Amino acid sequence: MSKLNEPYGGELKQLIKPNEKLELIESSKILRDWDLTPRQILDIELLLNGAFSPLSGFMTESEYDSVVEKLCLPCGTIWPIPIALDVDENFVSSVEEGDSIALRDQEGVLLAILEISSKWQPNKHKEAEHVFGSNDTKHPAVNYLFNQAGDYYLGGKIKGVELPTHYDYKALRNTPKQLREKFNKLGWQKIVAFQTRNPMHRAHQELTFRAAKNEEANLLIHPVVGMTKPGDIDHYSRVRCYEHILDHYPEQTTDLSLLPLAMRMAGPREALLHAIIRKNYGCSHIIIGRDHAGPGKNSKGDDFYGPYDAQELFKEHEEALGIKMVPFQMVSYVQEKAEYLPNNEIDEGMTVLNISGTELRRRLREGLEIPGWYSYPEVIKELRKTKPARSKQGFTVFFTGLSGSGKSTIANALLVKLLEMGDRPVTLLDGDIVRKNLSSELGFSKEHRNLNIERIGFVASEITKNGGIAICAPIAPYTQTRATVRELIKEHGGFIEIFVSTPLEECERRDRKGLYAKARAGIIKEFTGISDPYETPKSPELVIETMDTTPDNAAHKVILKLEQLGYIK
Ligand code: PPS
Repeated sequence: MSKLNEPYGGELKQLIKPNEKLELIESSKILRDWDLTPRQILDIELLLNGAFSPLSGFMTESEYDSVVEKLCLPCGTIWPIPIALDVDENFVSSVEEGDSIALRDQEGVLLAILEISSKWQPNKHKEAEHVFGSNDTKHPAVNYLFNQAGDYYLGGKIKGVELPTHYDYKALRNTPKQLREKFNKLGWQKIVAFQTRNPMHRAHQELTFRAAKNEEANLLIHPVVGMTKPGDIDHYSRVRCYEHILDHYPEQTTDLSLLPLAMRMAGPREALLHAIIRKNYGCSHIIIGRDHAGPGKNSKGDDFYGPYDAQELFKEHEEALGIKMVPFQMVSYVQEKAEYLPNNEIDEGMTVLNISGTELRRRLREGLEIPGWYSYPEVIKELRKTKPARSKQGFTVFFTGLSGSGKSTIANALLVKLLEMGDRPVTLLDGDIVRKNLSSELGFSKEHRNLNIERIGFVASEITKNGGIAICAPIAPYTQTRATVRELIKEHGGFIEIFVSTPLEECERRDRKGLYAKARAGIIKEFTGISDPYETPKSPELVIETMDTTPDNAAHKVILKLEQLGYIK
């Protein structure tokens, strides 16, 4: 069992050796390079700085198997989640066990050298079932495993050169050693860690403060600023919120530090990982709440884990982990008392007020009032900046339909109407125009069409992110690509898909550009609707039947839809 306040496994494994740095850089020049993915950069930071102690590199096959199957390293030390280096087939076939490779960040900076002692093809289904308890890709980590991670893993010791660079919030970033030194200097011995990936409101402030008070401990707010759940509020806004909330704790009681962790949203197993990391950072306690690191609902609409599974698994291993769990005590606002109280101290008949996450998002979206008992005005102000009301957000109107269906004509009419309103800058990315500029080298194969749509999606997402309006009017024949673009843009603002529904016969009858005639004659190959597929949208925000409407009318329908959705007032 690890002792309280000791690093996990007894020793902080800091893998950077400053006096070897020049030698390692020199030797890396002849090595094969692996450009780390964003998630791997986060993993390597915690390996290098000792937050993942006692790991001293990426896991080997036997370590991986043991962690997946038995929740511990081969030596018996509890370890809940595999930390291996995933690579693609091309790369794995170019290296052998015994080789060293240079691990570089996305700018090519050398972060570490990996001495490969193990390479293998993991059984991803088994990993998903054991570690995440499911094969359902609604689980963000299962989705990552199946659709983003490489199919092969490499393991071995790493020699660290430098930590990944961060330009943001440098003063709030600490290595475990630095944080331990700080606690020491302040004379803090008992420290309760609070893990979060969300903005904090008054209830969080109340419960964390109570947790620390009950344990007679100090408090570390330790939010994750690496990868969290897709759709979460960006860390820049969250950190500004945490800084505001810090002012509401009594002086000298609480500290804030940022954790560059790639969360897996693995519920119970992740709770153990969070505990190990916090122990390495010098904490003696960690708050484990209801549905800790929960990934949301599965494809059947059920929760992946039970609400208290994480607490139960933690209890089983608490002693071996050597860090204490403070079970989250739910607090609620009691109107008559005008204060937050733990649920077990609230008398029957009292009025308990609550605003759910969904309700908060609705109020932010619609610019409605959020009461002072729920949060602090400074925090709400930050959130309103990141989640402005829809009428202040950027959005993309994405027309899709056959060639000659009328997309461009309606898009042009819409452009004029929106310019007339004049409250946001508007850009039209018409199919033909994009093909002349952005995608001039592309043809009409499935691969090229998808690339073309992804490029349009990228530009539209940038426009949307910056508060503008993008009108896109490509054919976009494939459902999957349209869905990818929707996902990309939804993160930044509105996405309104409009199916311009014109029967093929009518498009062919109009044949303004003479393309259908050429396609029928076989002069143009892979022509949508004739010799290439068009997958009809299943649930667009709007369908425009062009047979019984004029372009002006169609554009007006779009305006009404935008009003109904709240994007224009
Ligand atoms: S895609 O599938 O979304 O990438 O197509 P898109 O970029 O919108 O196509 C733009 C215009 O290209 C002309 N064109 C063809 N369309 C479909 N299939 C083939 N093979 C083809 N070759 C040329 C066509 O005029 C498209 O313009 P619109 O405005 O849709 O008529």
